[in-house]
Amino acid sequence: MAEAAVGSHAQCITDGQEELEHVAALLRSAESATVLCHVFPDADTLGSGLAVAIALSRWGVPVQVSFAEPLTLPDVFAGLPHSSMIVSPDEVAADTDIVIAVDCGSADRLGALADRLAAARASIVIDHHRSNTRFGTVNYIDPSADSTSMLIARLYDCLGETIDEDVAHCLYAGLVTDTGSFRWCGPAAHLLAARLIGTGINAPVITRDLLDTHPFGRLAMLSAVLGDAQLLPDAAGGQGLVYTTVRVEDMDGLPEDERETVVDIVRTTGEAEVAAVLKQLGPGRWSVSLRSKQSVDVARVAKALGGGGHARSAGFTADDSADAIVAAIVRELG
Ligand SMILES: [Mn+2]
Repeated sequence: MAEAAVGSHAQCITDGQEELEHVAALLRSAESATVLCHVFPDADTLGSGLAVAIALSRWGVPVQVSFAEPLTLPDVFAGLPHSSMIVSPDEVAADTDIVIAVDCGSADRLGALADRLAAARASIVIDHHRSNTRFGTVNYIDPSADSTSMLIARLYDCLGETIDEDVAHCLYAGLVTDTGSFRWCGPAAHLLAARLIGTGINAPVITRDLLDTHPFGRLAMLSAVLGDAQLLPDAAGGQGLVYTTVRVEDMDGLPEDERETVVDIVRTTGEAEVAAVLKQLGPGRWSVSLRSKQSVDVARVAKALGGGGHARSAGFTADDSADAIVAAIVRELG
Protein backbone atom coordinates (compact mmCIF):
# COMPACT_ATOMS: atom_id res chain seq x y z
CA MET A 1 0.00 0.00 0.00
CA ALA A 2 2.90 2.37 0.71
CA GLU A 3 4.07 1.99 -2.85
CA ALA A 4 0.59 2.69 -4.15
CA ALA A 5 0.42 5.85 -2.05
CA VAL A 6 3.75 7.11 -3.40
CA GLY A 7 2.70 6.23 -6.93
CA SER A 8 -0.61 8.02 -6.59
CA HIS A 9 1.08 11.20 -5.36
CA ALA A 10 3.44 11.16 -8.33
CA GLN A 11 0.57 10.60 -10.75
CA CYS A 12 -1.35 13.56 -9.34
CA ILE A 13 1.33 16.03 -10.47
CA THR A 14 0.49 16.09 -14.16
CA ASP A 15 -0.63 18.50 -16.84
CA GLY A 16 -4.37 18.89 -16.69
CA GLN A 17 -4.38 18.72 -12.89
CA GLU A 18 -6.83 21.62 -12.73
CA GLU A 19 -9.26 19.85 -15.08
CA LEU A 20 -8.87 16.61 -13.14
CA GLU A 21 -9.72 18.36 -9.87
CA HIS A 22 -12.68 20.02 -11.57
CA VAL A 23 -13.90 16.58 -12.71
CA ALA A 24 -13.44 15.19 -9.19
CA ALA A 25 -15.40 18.07 -7.63
CA LEU A 26 -18.23 17.71 -10.14
CA LEU A 27 -18.45 13.96 -9.49
CA ARG A 28 -18.53 14.63 -5.74
CA SER A 29 -21.50 16.95 -6.32
CA ALA A 30 -23.44 14.48 -8.49
CA GLU A 31 -27.02 13.69 -7.46
CA SER A 32 -27.44 11.19 -10.27
CA ALA A 33 -25.19 10.20 -13.14
CA THR A 34 -25.11 8.57 -16.55
CA VAL A 35 -21.81 7.15 -17.79
CA LEU A 36 -21.66 6.91 -21.57
CA CYS A 37 -19.29 4.66 -23.50
CA HIS A 38 -18.67 4.89 -27.22
CA VAL A 39 -20.65 2.98 -29.84
CA PHE A 40 -19.36 -0.53 -30.56
CA PRO A 41 -17.58 -0.39 -27.20
CA ASP A 42 -14.14 -1.77 -26.49
CA ALA A 43 -12.65 -2.80 -23.16
CA ASP A 44 -11.15 0.66 -22.55
CA THR A 45 -14.43 2.56 -22.79
CA LEU A 46 -16.34 -0.11 -20.82
CA GLY A 47 -13.66 -0.67 -18.18
CA SER A 48 -13.25 3.09 -17.72
CA GLY A 49 -17.01 3.64 -17.62
CA LEU A 50 -17.61 0.87 -15.10
CA ALA A 51 -14.78 2.12 -12.87
CA VAL A 52 -16.32 5.62 -12.78
CA ALA A 53 -19.72 4.09 -12.04
CA ILE A 54 -18.29 1.95 -9.22
CA ALA A 55 -16.95 5.09 -7.49
CA LEU A 56 -20.31 6.86 -7.83
CA SER A 57 -22.28 3.88 -6.59
CA ARG A 58 -19.96 3.61 -3.55
CA TRP A 59 -21.17 7.07 -2.61
CA GLY A 60 -24.81 6.08 -3.10
CA VAL A 61 -25.24 8.09 -6.31
CA PRO A 62 -27.77 6.48 -8.70
CA VAL A 63 -25.76 5.69 -11.83
CA GLN A 64 -26.33 4.00 -15.17
CA VAL A 65 -23.73 2.91 -17.74
CA SER A 66 -24.66 2.57 -21.40
CA PHE A 67 -23.68 2.85 -25.06
CA ALA A 68 -25.91 3.44 -28.08
CA GLU A 69 -24.91 0.47 -30.27
CA PRO A 70 -25.19 -2.50 -30.32
CA LEU A 71 -28.28 -2.90 -28.15
CA THR A 72 -26.77 -5.56 -25.89
CA LEU A 73 -23.38 -6.08 -24.29
CA PRO A 74 -21.10 -8.29 -26.42
CA ASP A 75 -20.44 -11.59 -24.61
CA VAL A 76 -16.69 -10.94 -24.47
CA PHE A 77 -17.30 -8.19 -21.87
CA ALA A 78 -19.70 -10.12 -19.64
CA GLY A 79 -16.85 -10.92 -17.22
CA LEU A 80 -16.17 -7.26 -16.37
CA PRO A 81 -17.03 -6.58 -12.72
CA HIS A 82 -20.36 -4.85 -12.09
CA SER A 83 -21.35 -5.22 -15.75
CA SER A 84 -24.93 -5.43 -14.42
CA MET A 85 -24.75 -1.61 -14.13
CA ILE A 86 -24.82 -1.52 -17.94
CA VAL A 87 -28.31 -0.84 -19.28
CA SER A 88 -29.62 -0.88 -22.85
CA PRO A 89 -29.84 2.58 -24.49
CA ASP A 90 -33.65 2.77 -24.27
CA GLU A 91 -33.39 2.40 -20.48
CA VAL A 92 -31.06 5.41 -20.09
CA ALA A 93 -32.74 8.23 -18.15
CA ALA A 94 -33.72 11.19 -20.36
CA ASP A 95 -32.00 13.60 -18.00
CA THR A 96 -29.55 13.09 -15.16
CA ASP A 97 -27.55 15.52 -13.07
CA ILE A 98 -24.15 14.63 -14.54
CA VAL A 99 -23.22 12.86 -17.76
CA ILE A 100 -19.73 11.40 -18.08
CA ALA A 101 -18.43 10.33 -21.52
CA VAL A 102 -15.37 8.08 -21.44
CA ASP A 103 -12.95 7.25 -24.28
CA CYS A 104 -15.05 9.25 -26.79
CA GLY A 105 -13.21 11.60 -29.14
CA SER A 106 -16.36 13.41 -30.24
CA ALA A 107 -20.06 13.59 -29.37
CA ASP A 108 -21.04 11.51 -32.41
CA ARG A 109 -19.19 8.56 -30.82
CA LEU A 110 -22.12 8.50 -28.39
CA GLY A 111 -24.54 7.72 -31.23
CA ALA A 112 -28.19 8.17 -30.32
CA LEU A 113 -27.28 8.85 -26.67
CA ALA A 114 -25.48 12.12 -27.55
CA ASP A 115 -28.71 13.99 -26.71
CA ARG A 116 -28.17 13.18 -23.01
CA LEU A 117 -25.28 15.69 -22.92
CA ALA A 118 -27.41 18.81 -23.28
CA ALA A 119 -30.05 17.51 -20.86
CA ALA A 120 -27.58 17.27 -17.96
CA ARG A 121 -26.53 19.99 -15.50
CA ALA A 122 -22.94 19.30 -16.49
CA SER A 123 -21.12 16.94 -18.82
CA ILE A 124 -17.67 15.52 -18.23
CA VAL A 125 -15.43 14.19 -21.00
CA ILE A 126 -12.49 11.95 -20.03
CA ASP A 127 -10.44 10.80 -23.00
CA HIS A 128 -7.01 10.19 -24.51
CA HIS A 129 -7.73 10.76 -28.22
CA ARG A 130 -5.66 13.59 -29.64
CA SER A 131 -8.53 14.45 -31.99
CA ASN A 132 -10.89 15.03 -29.03
CA THR A 133 -13.30 17.89 -29.76
CA ARG A 134 -13.73 18.82 -26.05
CA PHE A 135 -17.51 18.49 -26.24
CA GLY A 136 -18.14 18.46 -22.49
CA THR A 137 -18.61 21.33 -20.07
CA VAL A 138 -15.49 19.95 -18.35
CA ASN A 139 -12.88 18.07 -20.37
CA TYR A 140 -10.02 16.01 -18.99
CA ILE A 141 -8.09 15.06 -22.09
CA ASP A 142 -4.55 13.65 -22.12
CA PRO A 143 -3.38 12.37 -25.52
CA SER A 144 -0.13 11.16 -23.94
CA ALA A 145 -2.04 8.54 -21.93
CA ASP A 146 -1.99 5.06 -23.43
CA SER A 147 -5.59 4.38 -22.40
CA THR A 148 -8.53 6.22 -20.91
CA SER A 149 -8.37 3.76 -18.02
CA MET A 150 -5.01 5.34 -17.06
CA LEU A 151 -6.84 8.65 -16.66
CA ILE A 152 -9.50 6.96 -14.51
CA ALA A 153 -6.72 5.63 -12.24
CA ARG A 154 -5.51 9.24 -11.81
CA LEU A 155 -9.11 10.26 -11.09
CA TYR A 156 -9.36 7.61 -8.35
CA ASP A 157 -6.17 8.93 -6.80
CA CYS A 158 -7.42 12.51 -6.92
CA LEU A 159 -10.70 11.43 -5.34
CA GLY A 160 -8.81 9.50 -2.67
CA GLU A 161 -10.82 6.40 -3.62
CA THR A 162 -9.29 2.95 -3.28
CA ILE A 163 -8.55 0.96 -6.42
CA ASP A 164 -9.74 -2.42 -5.18
CA GLU A 165 -9.73 -5.69 -7.13
CA ASP A 166 -12.98 -4.95 -9.02
CA VAL A 167 -11.82 -1.49 -10.09
CA ALA A 168 -8.38 -2.85 -10.96
CA HIS A 169 -9.99 -5.54 -13.15
CA CYS A 170 -11.93 -2.85 -15.07
CA LEU A 171 -8.88 -0.60 -15.48
CA TYR A 172 -6.57 -3.47 -16.47
CA ALA A 173 -9.06 -4.53 -19.14
CA GLY A 174 -8.74 -1.11 -20.78
CA LEU A 175 -5.00 -0.92 -20.27
CA VAL A 176 -4.05 -4.33 -21.68
CA THR A 177 -6.25 -3.95 -24.76
CA ASP A 178 -5.43 -0.33 -25.67
CA THR A 179 -1.70 -1.04 -25.36
CA GLY A 180 -1.88 -4.19 -27.50
CA SER A 181 -0.79 -6.29 -24.51
CA PHE A 182 1.82 -3.63 -23.60
CA ARG A 183 3.46 -3.66 -27.03
CA TRP A 184 3.01 0.08 -27.61
CA CYS A 185 3.06 2.06 -24.37
CA GLY A 186 5.24 4.06 -22.07
CA PRO A 187 6.55 3.37 -18.58
CA ALA A 188 3.45 4.81 -16.90
CA ALA A 189 1.32 2.01 -18.38
CA HIS A 190 3.69 -0.64 -17.03
CA LEU A 191 3.78 1.03 -13.61
CA LEU A 192 -0.01 1.14 -13.49
CA ALA A 193 -0.19 -2.50 -14.62
CA ALA A 194 2.08 -3.51 -11.75
CA ARG A 195 -0.09 -1.59 -9.31
CA LEU A 196 -3.31 -3.12 -10.66
CA ILE A 197 -1.91 -6.67 -10.66
CA GLY A 198 -0.81 -6.02 -7.08
CA THR A 199 -4.47 -5.88 -6.02
CA GLY A 200 -4.78 -9.60 -6.76
CA ILE A 201 -6.49 -9.57 -10.17
CA ASN A 202 -5.84 -12.55 -12.44
CA ALA A 203 -4.20 -10.64 -15.29
CA PRO A 204 -3.50 -13.65 -17.58
CA VAL A 205 -7.14 -14.73 -17.45
CA ILE A 206 -8.43 -11.19 -18.08
CA THR A 207 -6.10 -10.90 -21.08
CA ARG A 208 -6.99 -14.33 -22.46
CA ASP A 209 -10.74 -13.70 -22.12
CA LEU A 210 -10.52 -10.29 -23.84
CA LEU A 211 -7.87 -10.87 -26.51
CA ASP A 212 -7.14 -14.54 -27.05
CA THR A 213 -10.54 -16.22 -27.11
CA HIS A 214 -12.52 -16.43 -30.36
CA PRO A 215 -15.27 -18.62 -31.86
CA PHE A 216 -14.23 -21.40 -34.24
CA GLY A 217 -16.00 -19.61 -37.11
CA ARG A 218 -13.40 -16.85 -36.96
CA LEU A 219 -10.89 -19.16 -38.62
CA ALA A 220 -13.02 -19.43 -41.78
CA MET A 221 -13.64 -15.67 -41.76
CA LEU A 222 -9.90 -14.97 -41.49
CA SER A 223 -9.19 -17.46 -44.25
CA ALA A 224 -11.49 -15.61 -46.65
CA VAL A 225 -10.57 -12.09 -45.58
CA LEU A 226 -6.80 -12.53 -45.36
CA GLY A 227 -6.74 -14.39 -48.67
CA ASP A 228 -8.16 -11.25 -50.34
CA ALA A 229 -5.55 -8.88 -48.88
CA GLN A 230 -3.76 -6.57 -51.33
CA LEU A 231 -0.33 -4.93 -51.06
CA LEU A 232 0.31 -1.55 -52.69
CA PRO A 233 4.08 -1.11 -52.26
CA ASP A 234 4.14 2.35 -53.90
CA ALA A 235 1.53 3.88 -51.58
CA ALA A 236 2.47 6.23 -48.72
CA GLY A 237 5.50 7.54 -50.60
CA GLY A 238 6.82 4.03 -51.22
CA GLN A 239 6.36 2.84 -47.62
CA GLY A 240 3.49 0.62 -48.68
CA LEU A 241 -0.18 0.05 -47.88
CA VAL A 242 -1.72 -3.34 -47.15
CA TYR A 243 -5.50 -3.63 -47.04
CA THR A 244 -8.41 -6.01 -47.11
CA THR A 245 -12.18 -5.95 -46.81
CA VAL A 246 -14.50 -7.72 -44.39
CA ARG A 247 -17.83 -8.08 -46.17
CA VAL A 248 -21.12 -8.77 -44.41
CA GLU A 249 -21.17 -12.31 -45.84
CA ASP A 250 -17.66 -13.00 -44.47
CA MET A 251 -19.00 -12.55 -40.94
CA ASP A 252 -21.57 -15.38 -41.32
CA GLY A 253 -23.13 -14.90 -37.89
CA LEU A 254 -19.89 -14.08 -36.05
CA PRO A 255 -20.08 -11.44 -33.28
CA GLU A 256 -19.38 -8.00 -34.76
CA ASP A 257 -16.35 -7.44 -32.54
CA GLU A 258 -14.53 -10.25 -34.40
CA ARG A 259 -14.23 -7.80 -37.32
CA GLU A 260 -12.07 -5.58 -35.13
CA THR A 261 -9.40 -8.25 -34.75
CA VAL A 262 -8.61 -8.45 -38.48
CA VAL A 263 -6.53 -5.29 -38.63
CA ASP A 264 -4.21 -6.60 -35.91
CA ILE A 265 -3.20 -9.41 -38.26
CA VAL A 266 -3.12 -7.35 -41.47
CA ARG A 267 -0.89 -4.68 -39.91
CA THR A 268 1.88 -7.23 -39.21
CA THR A 269 2.79 -7.16 -42.93
CA GLY A 270 6.45 -6.26 -43.11
CA GLU A 271 6.26 -4.66 -46.57
CA ALA A 272 3.72 -2.00 -45.52
CA GLU A 273 3.93 0.97 -43.14
CA VAL A 274 0.15 1.44 -43.30
CA ALA A 275 -2.65 -1.11 -42.94
CA ALA A 276 -6.34 -0.59 -43.71
CA VAL A 277 -9.31 -2.86 -43.12
CA LEU A 278 -12.63 -1.94 -44.70
CA LYS A 279 -15.48 -3.39 -42.68
CA GLN A 280 -18.84 -3.47 -44.45
CA LEU A 281 -21.68 -2.14 -42.31
CA GLY A 282 -24.32 -2.47 -45.04
CA PRO A 283 -24.72 -1.94 -48.79
CA GLY A 284 -22.15 0.71 -49.80
CA ARG A 285 -21.43 1.62 -46.19
CA TRP A 286 -18.03 0.93 -44.63
CA SER A 287 -16.20 1.47 -41.36
CA VAL A 288 -12.46 1.73 -42.00
CA SER A 289 -9.65 0.95 -39.54
CA LEU A 290 -6.23 2.46 -40.24
CA ARG A 291 -2.95 1.51 -38.56
CA SER A 292 0.63 2.65 -39.07
CA LYS A 293 3.93 1.52 -37.63
CA GLN A 294 6.19 4.50 -37.06
CA SER A 295 6.09 7.35 -39.53
CA VAL A 296 2.68 7.90 -41.10
CA ASP A 297 0.09 9.90 -39.16
CA VAL A 298 -3.11 7.96 -39.89
CA ALA A 299 -5.13 10.29 -37.62
CA ARG A 300 -4.54 12.99 -40.25
CA VAL A 301 -5.70 10.64 -43.02
CA ALA A 302 -8.78 9.61 -41.03
CA LYS A 303 -9.62 13.21 -40.24
CA ALA A 304 -9.37 14.20 -43.90
CA LEU A 305 -11.87 11.44 -44.66
CA GLY A 306 -14.32 12.41 -41.91
CA GLY A 307 -13.04 10.39 -38.93
CA GLY A 308 -10.34 10.64 -36.27
CA GLY A 309 -8.17 8.77 -33.82
CA HIS A 310 -4.53 8.41 -32.86
CA ALA A 311 -1.36 8.85 -34.96
CA ARG A 312 -0.87 5.06 -35.21
CA SER A 313 -4.52 3.96 -34.95
CA ALA A 314 -7.45 5.78 -36.49
CA GLY A 315 -10.64 5.24 -38.44
CA PHE A 316 -13.53 6.72 -40.37
CA THR A 317 -16.82 5.65 -41.95
CA ALA A 318 -17.68 6.17 -45.61
CA ASP A 319 -20.55 5.63 -48.03
CA ASP A 320 -18.87 4.56 -51.23
CA SER A 321 -17.50 1.54 -53.07
CA ALA A 322 -14.56 -0.29 -51.49
CA ASP A 323 -12.37 0.61 -54.48
CA ALA A 324 -13.21 4.31 -54.16
CA ILE A 325 -12.43 4.26 -50.43
CA VAL A 326 -9.04 2.62 -51.05
CA ALA A 327 -8.31 5.24 -53.74
CA ALA A 328 -9.18 8.02 -51.25
CA ILE A 329 -6.85 6.51 -48.63
CA VAL A 330 -4.01 6.23 -51.19
CA ARG A 331 -4.58 9.86 -52.22
CA GLU A 332 -4.53 11.12 -48.61
CA LEU A 333 -1.39 9.08 -47.84
CA GLY A 334 0.33 11.09 -50.60
MN1 LIG B 1 -9.07 4.05 -25.46
